[in-house]
Parts: sequence; C-alpha cells; structure tokens
Amino acid sequence: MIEVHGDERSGNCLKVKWVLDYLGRPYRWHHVDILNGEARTKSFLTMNPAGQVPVVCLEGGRVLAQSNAIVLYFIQGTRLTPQDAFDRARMLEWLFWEQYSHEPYVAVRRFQRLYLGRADEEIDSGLIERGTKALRRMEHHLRAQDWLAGEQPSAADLCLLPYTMLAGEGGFDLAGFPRLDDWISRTSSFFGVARPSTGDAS
Ligand SMILES: N[C@@H](CCC(=O)N[C@@H](CS)C(=O)NCC(=O)O)C(=O)O
Repeated sequence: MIEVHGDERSGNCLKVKWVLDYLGRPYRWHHVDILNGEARTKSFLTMNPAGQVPVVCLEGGRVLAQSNAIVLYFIQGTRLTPQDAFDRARMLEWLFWEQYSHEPYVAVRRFQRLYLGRADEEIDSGLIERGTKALRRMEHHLRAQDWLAGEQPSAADLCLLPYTMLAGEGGFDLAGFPRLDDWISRTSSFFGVARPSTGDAS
C-alpha cells in the first residue's frame, strides 16, 4: 500500500492526493500537522531530511519527496503523460516554472495570510506582484490553448491547479483573468475536485 504523509491545507500535498484519487490508486493518508511542527520531528526527518510534506512511502519501502516528482512518478504510462515528446517537455517546463515562479509567491502569500494570520500590509508586497505576474502568464497562455501542455489535460494542469484555484485565499483577484477562471473550472471538473465557492476564504 502506498503511504502518503501530508497536510491537506497544502496545495503541494493536494497534488498527490488528487493524482492518486484520479488514477484510482489505493493509498493510506497520514496527516502531518505542518503548523504544529510535525514535519520537523526526529522521526519525520528520518523519512524526509528536507522536513517537508508531501512524502510518499512506496511498496518496497522506497521514499519519495517533492510534489511534482511524486506526481511524475505516478503518471508514467497514464494519459496524464503526453505521448508526444515535445508536449512532455512542455509539461515539465510548466512543472519547473510552477516551483520557481508561481508557488513561491501565490502559495507563500496564501500561507502567510491564511495560516499565519498576517494582514496584507505585513506581507512582502513583492509576493502579490510576482504572484499576479505568474497568474497573468497562465492567462496569456490559455488565451491560445485549452490546456497547459498539448491538447489534453496533463500533470501540468494537475500541478498548477491547487495553488491557482486557491489563489483567492492569498488575496489574489482572478476577476481580470477569464481564461484562467475557465481553466480552473474545466480542470477541477476533469480531476473531480471541488472548486471553493468564493475563491477567498479570508
Ligand atoms: N518543493 C516542495 C515544497 C514542499 C513544502 O514547502 N512543503 C511545505 C508545505 S506546502 C511544508 O512541508 N512545510 C512544513 C515545514 O516547512 O515545516 C514540494 O513541492 O513538495
């Protein structure tokens, strides 16, 4: 049985939950309360020295961390991996971009606002600027394409979905991004996940 260690408040962890649910792979979920330091305990660090969720323990005892690496592992040979080599590379392009140019702003602002309870004035203004720039880049791409990589949903769409869908909780306004809004609806529906009704839980 696949063992997943994660916290469902984390978009990185949701990627793993959603891919396993979509693929119908049985797994056991172990809640790790990241706000309570449970990703930094001695036993957790033995499993993942990086002190972060998500982590999966595979049958046979091998352990894998990093959300996008985990998703890529599970989607091999499935319809979420584009068959075309260029589309596959494009999918990876989005996954690397997500970790460097999207998640560090969109997810971090959400975390500070929602979980650390910081007021907007207390949050580094660079986060809203750079996060909005990331969302604008997606909007721009989606004006010409329905999906991020190739002609059908791939891991790129799955991995960009959680933090983009929850961006409202970070104070990001998606009103000016109609194609992105449409993509969120189509992608959440494709993967069978519920879209938050307000987009801003604050
Ligand atoms: N690049 C990593 C980021 C993982 C990460 O930042 N995890 C956060 C939750 S989203 C965490 O475990 N934080 C707990 C801590 O730092 O103590 C991934 O995609 O898996």
